Amino acid sequence: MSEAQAPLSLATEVEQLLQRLGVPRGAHTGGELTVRSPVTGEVVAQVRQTSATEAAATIGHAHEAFKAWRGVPAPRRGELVRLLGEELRAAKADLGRLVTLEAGKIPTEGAGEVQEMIDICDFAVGLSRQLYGLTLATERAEHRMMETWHPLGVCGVISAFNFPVAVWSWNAALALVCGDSVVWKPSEKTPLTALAVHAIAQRAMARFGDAPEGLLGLLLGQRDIGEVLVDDHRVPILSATGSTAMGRQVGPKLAARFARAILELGGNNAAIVTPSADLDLTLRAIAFSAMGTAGQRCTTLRRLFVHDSVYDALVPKLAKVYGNVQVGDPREAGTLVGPLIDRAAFDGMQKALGESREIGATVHGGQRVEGIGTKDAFYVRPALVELKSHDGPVLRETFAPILYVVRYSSLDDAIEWHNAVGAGLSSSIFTLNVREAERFLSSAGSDCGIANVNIGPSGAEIGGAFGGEKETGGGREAGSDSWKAYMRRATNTINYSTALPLAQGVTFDI
Ligand code: UN1
Repeated sequence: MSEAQAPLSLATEVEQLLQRLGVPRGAHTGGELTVRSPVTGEVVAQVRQTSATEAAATIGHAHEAFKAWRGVPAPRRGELVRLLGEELRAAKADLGRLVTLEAGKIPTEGAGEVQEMIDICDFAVGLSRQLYGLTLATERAEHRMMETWHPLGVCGVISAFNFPVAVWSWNAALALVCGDSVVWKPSEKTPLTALAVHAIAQRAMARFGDAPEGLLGLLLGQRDIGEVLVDDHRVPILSATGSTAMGRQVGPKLAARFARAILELGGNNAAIVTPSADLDLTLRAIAFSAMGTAGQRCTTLRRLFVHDSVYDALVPKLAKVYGNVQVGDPREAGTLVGPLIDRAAFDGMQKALGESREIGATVHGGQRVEGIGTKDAFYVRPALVELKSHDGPVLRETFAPILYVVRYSSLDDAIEWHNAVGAGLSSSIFTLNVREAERFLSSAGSDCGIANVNIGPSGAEIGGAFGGEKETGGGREAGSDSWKAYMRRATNTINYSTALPLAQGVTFDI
């Protein structure tokens, strides 16, 4: 009988994954940036940070690479993204696992995130033959008017810990087919997955053959390194995902130098459960979108408006699901709620729950789950908070698994409360009543960038444009015509006559 193999320690597994994914050892050992896994709280790497001088040089290389890349035909640029998609398919299991170990996502969500990268690559490959401009009616005889779309320049990407790899790909896959180069500053909490993605992308570049060096840059470090990207005039477009507070700093700086901003900031997403809702389906949808990813998606469901007539049929069942859901190490089978990213997230959650209690709310769950990993691992029971009115901490985004529930009796009130917060990312209504559904989707309904019927607010597909309004920042990424943000539009008028008619009938005879 062979002896049972001892399970790998987390740090060893991280090291083996990085090696298999092609990350050089020197990049994640001996550096200044300490990386902790939220799964156990243990230190798993010491990443070498990028200096400000190196960051400027990386941007410079990307700028030079852009000048070559913009001349490569778009379908050929698409070939690089096709190869990237192939490399991601080959690396899916390892990269998904690394997302689990570095960001704490349960395995199905880690793998799902890599799938989202593959999906956007497929989308972008098709797009590389569809960067269409219009031919427009001109008021002048024997003239032609058209618009052409040209590459823009270096596209900066600043991403957050909660989607450590997918957010880069939504931006990079589009930017690359659009003829831009890309410089990425990932969250300082998740540099390992970024290093792995960079290594994967380098393999795609090598297979492609003649992609200009410096086309894809990576800056690792704290906020000051991100600021280099924000301030550099050679970066005409910057896509930043993170908190509204971050957006408030970055947005004006970009505006001051007339750079284009794609901002994906906070969400305080809500759903309305109406009297006709299919309650079984609604319950499952709420569970995933409120507790999934331990409440750390920008699209997480945070506010629930439940009609009086179904409140008692739904909310006690929901409280039961909250009480029973398996919280724990995401490596263990059956876990649905993994760790919070760090102590600050835990403290923010406890603060919001304390404020809720002060205003008389009933709080189910929310306490720390002890005994998993070290003292630096933060596991919590997801919290369900029954509020008397739509007031207090519910009005702000707390990046943790808290679902606030409020009763309503008129849909007018529910829609008004729904829209009465700063953020405007994603939203849902649960109803079988077509009048209610259409009203919610109408100009007088949800004010968010994403509005759904009978599915939760999180877990969007890449085919649609992703982003939101108000304090969410207004940016759009991924599908539909989001690509237009990564290019500049030129309107061209061509005169093939022998006359020179002026627009608007103006005469100017010399
Ligand atoms: C984010 O949390 O930053 O719709 C993005 C979703 C995912 C993306 C979330 N496709 O939940």
